[in-house]
Amino acid sequence: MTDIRTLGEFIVEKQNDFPHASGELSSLLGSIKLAAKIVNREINKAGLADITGSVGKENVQGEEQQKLDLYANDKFKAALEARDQVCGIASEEEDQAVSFNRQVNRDAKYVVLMDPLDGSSNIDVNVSVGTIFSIYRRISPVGSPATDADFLQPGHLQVAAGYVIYGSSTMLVYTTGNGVHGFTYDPSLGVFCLSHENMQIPEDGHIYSINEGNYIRFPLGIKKYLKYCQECVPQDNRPYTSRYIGSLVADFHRNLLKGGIYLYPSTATYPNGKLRLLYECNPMALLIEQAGGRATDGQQRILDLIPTELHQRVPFLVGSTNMVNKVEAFLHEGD
Ligand code: AHM
Ligand code: MG
Repeated sequence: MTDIRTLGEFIVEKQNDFPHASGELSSLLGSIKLAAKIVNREINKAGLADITGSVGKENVQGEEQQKLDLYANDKFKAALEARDQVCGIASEEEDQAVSFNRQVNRDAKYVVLMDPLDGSSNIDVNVSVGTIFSIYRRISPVGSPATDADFLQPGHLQVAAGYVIYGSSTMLVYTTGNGVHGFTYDPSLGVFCLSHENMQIPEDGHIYSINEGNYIRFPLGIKKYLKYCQECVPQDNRPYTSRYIGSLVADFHRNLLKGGIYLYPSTATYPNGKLRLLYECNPMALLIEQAGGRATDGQQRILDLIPTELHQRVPFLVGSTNMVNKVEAFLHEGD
């Protein structure tokens, strides 16, 4: 029993490494942990209760909202508002950023951006989904409402980021810029237990994850890279293995553990790629860099991009360093 370390204990332990830390970030992570447990409980019974399927409405990005998208959004939003550490949130499911009204929230230092239920179109068929979160220190004055500028900060200024994967087991993986740590949920105890300390992605991998149905409209460099992945060069471990779940969190998590690359380049439907910079790409980019990998839009480091819009999309290539380097070389060749 003595070697079990819960997420709560671990966060406090890490906080003690910073003598002037006030505990606010720890408390904020605590509210994410709580909302994750509530959402996890609901997802686990998704086939039983009337909670699957669409609500018959689209979000501001023209995507069909699922009942569980809205449920997860409400739970994370409520948990973040209740703890007094967050002055506002932005979410895939909210048209605009939300500034919390209570004065205690206006006095708070942090904003949170999130995709409350990523890959939610997979819920009805019992495939893994996730929650992605990104935390910044606000730049507007403490005491006032959160402003758009608080949310449009480049990814390298994130103070913490992470995801929850609701998979064959539920895990919470996060970084505060000091390594990446993973915790597995024990439902009988109701706690997340440290299971993966200091996660590092292998420098090389042999898994590539992409929706190849969009092949015809991929940039030339991406097409060449896919051909490279499929060539038979046994001394180089090629052909690589193709694995695509269609849930970013699940594809990312597998590649983080095993080595690999996830690609969502521009396509006919999504000329700028599908994934959103602020609450999908930036948090995953911080995690991957902390784990020793790379994330780029093909031209620039994701974490250096200057956001212009809340729901902005960018091409996203993320994973093992050598694999990202390789696809980038093909993209530059095609210029
Ligand atoms: P979502 O946030 O609306 O669920 O969309 C993001 C998801 C990612 O999880 C996943 O990798 C991708 O969309 C799948 O897209 P596609 O079905 O076009 O391959
Ligand atoms: Mg998403």
